[in-house]
Amino acid sequence: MAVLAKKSRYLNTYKNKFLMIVKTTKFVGSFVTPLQCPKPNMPEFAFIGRSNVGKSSLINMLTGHKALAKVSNTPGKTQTINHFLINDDWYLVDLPGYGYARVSKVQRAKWEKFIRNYLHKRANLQCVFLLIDSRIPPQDVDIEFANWLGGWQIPFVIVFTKIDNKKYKPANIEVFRQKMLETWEEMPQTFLSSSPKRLGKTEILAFIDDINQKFKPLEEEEMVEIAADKKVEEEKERERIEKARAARAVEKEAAYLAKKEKAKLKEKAKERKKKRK
Ligand SMILES: Nc1nc2c(ncn2[C@@H]2O[C@H](COP(=O)(O)OP(=O)(O)OP(=O)(O)O)[C@@H](O)[C@H]2O)c(=O)[nH]1
Ligand SMILES: [Mg+2]
Repeated sequence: MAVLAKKSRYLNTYKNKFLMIVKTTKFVGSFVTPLQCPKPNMPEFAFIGRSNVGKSSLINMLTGHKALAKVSNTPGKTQTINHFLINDDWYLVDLPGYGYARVSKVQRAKWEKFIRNYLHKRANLQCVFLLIDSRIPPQDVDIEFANWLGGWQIPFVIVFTKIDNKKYKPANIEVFRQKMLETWEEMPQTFLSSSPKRLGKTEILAFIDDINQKFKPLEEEEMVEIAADKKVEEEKERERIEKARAARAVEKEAAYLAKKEKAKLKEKAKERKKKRK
């Protein structure tokens, strides 16, 4: 099947250099479904990319915090959808990474389901920042993810991370661009970043600020619809938990009866043995 040429909403022509100041940051919570997430009444920006690419570090760098988001050398540190409220005005979202080799197939499928569900359903999501490691050549999994975002028309931009590292090669970025242009009409907006050197901060915050200024809150009707969906989802979750609890109780009861039966049989066998003597 031929791949359709895709065009990003945010092209590589962005010029705003105004620096947004991050005055306040607040960790709102960790969630596993979009319906658990905070009310979608403010613009939201999500950070995604392979495990260990530097998502959490970039969030800390942008907000000027050392440990707002959890950073780790061990891939797979972030496991949930984490919301940070910035300046009481917009959300930054730290997501778990993909492509971590050591997770099981079941875990990977679970990740895909819940991340894709979030990216599809989050009504206030303005832009996804897709982070790519600038130290290595393009990875299929990254190109596939970009194409998936494009296919679903989820707006995204690209951030090449770790440009301070001695393994950073500009040629990797060029090859990535060429790969993207095999299926994209134009390259989405791209940024270069280094969390320890605080590179890319001005540009990324200015980009976010620009979108925030154009943000139109959802209509009341949409909010009511989302709240209704949330109720249905919560009810389903309650039922699921109740069913699981009931199933566990049945299992426990069956195990207890089996144990009792086994003890009875053992007792009978003992008696028979005694009689034979
Ligand atoms: N040199 C350099 N190292 C970085 C940079 N960003 C992150 N790191 C390091 O890369 C490792 C992973 O960083 P994280 O921010 O935890 O990566 P992540 O993408 O959030 O990882 P997961 O949550 O596991 O998916 C840490 O050891 C960071 O210190 C960067 O810009 N430059
Ligand atoms: Mg992380």
